Amino acid sequence: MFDAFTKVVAQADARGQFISTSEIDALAAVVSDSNKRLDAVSRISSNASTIVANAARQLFAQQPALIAPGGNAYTSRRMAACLRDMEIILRYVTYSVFTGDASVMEDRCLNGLRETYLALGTPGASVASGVNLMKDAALGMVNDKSGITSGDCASLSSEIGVYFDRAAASVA
Ligand code: PEB
Repeated sequence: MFDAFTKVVAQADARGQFISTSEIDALAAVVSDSNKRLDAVSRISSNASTIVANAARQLFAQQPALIAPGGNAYTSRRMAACLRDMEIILRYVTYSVFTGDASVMEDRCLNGLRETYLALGTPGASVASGVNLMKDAALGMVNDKSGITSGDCASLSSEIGVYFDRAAASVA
């Protein structure tokens, strides 16, 4: 498991080189934007159940076959598994935002997930749609200007978007 800093160290060590100026500049930006990062993690984490519930509701409205008899989220057992999976993925996205690195999500959540869904007969593309709906909701919350010092969150937002995209791409 890496964070933005240990990732740079691992890469520099693999090259047998000192940390470069451009790597230091990039990490300096991570430090100077750290309050934004923590606010983003805090907003997503404290609204996680809303994000999951709304995304699931939208997903089932778009793909009603999932909750019809025979569907992959039909029966409360499968519905519960589906909501749980979405929550797990969102939780790992928040870990990635927090550390500034996707490796914790890749290693502990996404690794083998496509194969798991294939074996279960769970449609990965539908899971990916659910992840994209969570992405929209989470970014809406991160970029909500109310009750927070105004600032430029473009780079952080695009980084957060990439973590959701990775999760979606790994199961689609
Ligand atoms: C991954 N999901 C399911 C299972 C596992 C995971 C291992 C099988 C065991 C179980 O049922 O609990 N577990 C999950 C995960 C990690 C993990 C991400 C990461 C660390 O440990 N059904 C749908 C939707 C989708 C869905 C498209 C968006 O119709 C999910 C939600 N996952 C779903 C369903 C099951 C499942 C299991 C329905 C149950 C499948 C079944 O038993 O038929």
